[in-house]
Amino acid sequence: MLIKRLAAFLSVLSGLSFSALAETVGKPVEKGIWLPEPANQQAAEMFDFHWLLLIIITLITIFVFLLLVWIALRYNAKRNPESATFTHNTLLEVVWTAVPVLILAAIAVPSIKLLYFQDVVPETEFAINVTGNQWNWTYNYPDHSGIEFTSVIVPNAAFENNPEGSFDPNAKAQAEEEITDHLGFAATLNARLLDTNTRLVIPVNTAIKINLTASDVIHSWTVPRFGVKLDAVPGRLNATWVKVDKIGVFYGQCSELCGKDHAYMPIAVQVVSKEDFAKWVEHAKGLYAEGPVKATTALGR
Ligand SMILES: [Cu+2]
Repeated sequence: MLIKRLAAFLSVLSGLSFSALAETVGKPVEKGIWLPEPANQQAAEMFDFHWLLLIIITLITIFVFLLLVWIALRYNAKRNPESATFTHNTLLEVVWTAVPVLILAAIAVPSIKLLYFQDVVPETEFAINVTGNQWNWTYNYPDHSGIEFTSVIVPNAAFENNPEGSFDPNAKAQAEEEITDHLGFAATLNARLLDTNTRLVIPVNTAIKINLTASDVIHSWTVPRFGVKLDAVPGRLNATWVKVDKIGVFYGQCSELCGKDHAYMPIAVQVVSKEDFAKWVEHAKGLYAEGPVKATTALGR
């Protein structure tokens, strides 16, 4: 509880609180420090664990630092001209062996619990197949008529804050129209280098299994606010799960060094209400009845 309060306080300080916004936009904040606000239990538990470790390591560092200062002042040659003659102190040796073991045990228990919580896929309502390609993501809904589309980064020209100064209002309008067409409701661009032409759409408060693989090299599907980061490996199937508590749009990126455009394969996830998701499925069935048409990769996926 204390850890949660401290984390909330620090995230407010660093301007990372999004509660003021009508819809959660899970994107990084300029000059933001600390961890982003979690959007589900997985991320919340990970962040709590992070704070627990940070507090423990800070206390240890302060303790060792003070110990060194005290020894340097109290036992220097000037203040302590005559050295002690003893070589052992059994009690001290027991303490400096036992205390670190206890600290490690205190860390290991919540760590292993969290590892299993994230790793073991619970009962989920449906699955989504995610394929990493050079350099975009293909999403497939096997439980929803095999809806399939590929998410490609929105070019820099669509953003006013792009460093090349090549902002083109038409590119922005076109990108927003494309996302709006895909979603079936009005959408705006939120973040340069993070927005994609289509978004993964998932319902809120629903456990979803994510099957991950790749068509060429190793990628990693990572959305920090969902507490999810898992490698997409060619020829192998990895599985994880998400259950998101908040409606909004959340961003992530490939976090495996997969090649020259590694930095340009972002992940945009639109979390909607269950009713809106049912509506979107109908909308998407119409859009993607012919299979993936929005984009293909060099490999023809
Ligand atoms: Cu990648």
